[in-house]
Amino acid sequence: MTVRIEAVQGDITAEQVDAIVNAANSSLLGGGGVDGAIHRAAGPALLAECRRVRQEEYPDGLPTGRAVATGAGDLAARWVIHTVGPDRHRGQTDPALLASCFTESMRVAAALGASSAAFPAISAGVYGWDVEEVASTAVGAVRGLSDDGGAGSVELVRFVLFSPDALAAFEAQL
Ligand code: AR6
Repeated sequence: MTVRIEAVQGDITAEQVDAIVNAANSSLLGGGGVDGAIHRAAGPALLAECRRVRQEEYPDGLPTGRAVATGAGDLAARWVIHTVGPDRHRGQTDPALLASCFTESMRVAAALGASSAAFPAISAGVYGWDVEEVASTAVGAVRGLSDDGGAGSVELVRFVLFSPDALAAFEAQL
């Protein structure tokens, strides 16, 4: 099945989807930007789960380009999928690493049986990537996975963008 891909402007914490993807850092212990917003909206249960994931699965932190799921605390979603985008300020400029955030998050969503997932513009904030490059990488990665039949249960991917500029960049790819 082909994944339906949408782009909307809004706050991702308000999304009514099965899984919300978080642009986290490797500590999984919260931060600013969309990560901070998700932790604030989800409440302390999310941080507690992230601490457990660190202890049990990723004692050295989640590597860049990988993804891991937790419950979603007080959010309407069922799961939060945490991924770590490449940080341009630390010389991480390989688009394959950014594409991996999207495809790995999709694989985690499919393994959970999620039918819908919302993504932010991973790495387009604190991590310093141009939103146009994030948009083309993100849409290309999701389309590619879908065309290869790798999207499993995921029928809808919604990119939720904070600014009109980010929305325009994603719409240009759709
Ligand atoms: N809903 C949707 N998008 C949002 C929201 C929101 N509530 N809040 C911000 N954005 P960033 P990164 C947009 O910086 O570049 C954190 O401290 C924002 O406008 O959140 O991957 C982490 O802990 C931008 O377009 O993530 C890491 O340390 C996009 O989300 C680091 O920042 C991503 O911006 C990760 O940096």
